[in-house]
Order: sequence, then C-alpha cells, then structure tokens
Amino acid sequence: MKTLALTLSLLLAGGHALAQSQTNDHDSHHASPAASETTEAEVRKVDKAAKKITLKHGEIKNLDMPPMTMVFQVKDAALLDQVQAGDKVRFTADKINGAYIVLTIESMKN
Ligand SMILES: [Cu+2]
Repeated sequence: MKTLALTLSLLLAGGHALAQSQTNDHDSHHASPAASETTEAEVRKVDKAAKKITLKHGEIKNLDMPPMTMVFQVKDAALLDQVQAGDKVRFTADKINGAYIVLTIESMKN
C-alpha cells in the first residue's frame, strides 16, 4: 500500500510540472513583439515643408525606445495632412538608414 501511494504522488507531481511548462510556452508566445505594433502619442508640432513631426510618444516596443518627445521624419508628407498639433494619435515607426521614420499615423478623435 505504501508503494502505491508513493507512485500516485509521483504521477501527480509529474502532471503538475507538465502543465506549468505548457503555461510558460503560452506566455512567451504572447511576449514576442510585432513589428507593426502601434504606439500612442500626442502631436507637438507638424512641419510639412520638412516632412517632420514632433511627437510625445509612449514606449515604442519594436524600436526598444522608452517614452519621450522627439522629432520623426515621415514616409509620406500626405500623412501630415491628417494630423495637427495637439492631436492624440496612433502611429507606427521604424528605423531606416539610421533615421526614425513614421510609416503610418492616425488621429484617435473621430
Ligand atoms: Cu523616441
């Protein structure tokens, strides 16, 4: 009887360990960042002539950048027609040839 009880408790412990490793796999899958992830920001200044925008942005996960206020170049000057200083926006950005470029931007007020 003692042997049977010991075997049962080992089986239960093994099952628990297996369930935990499956949970960890699930978490790491969700932690992987997407390149197209949007970041929230507030527009501080728009410079259409120079194709530049100043954004007070939140953490940019795909660029590993903490929240700050900085100047971005924009991929297309037409993006700047959709936003103005003071707007809350969502945007995506990437680092291209050493410069930070806004790829997409949209105002959150509708
Ligand atoms: Cu920044």
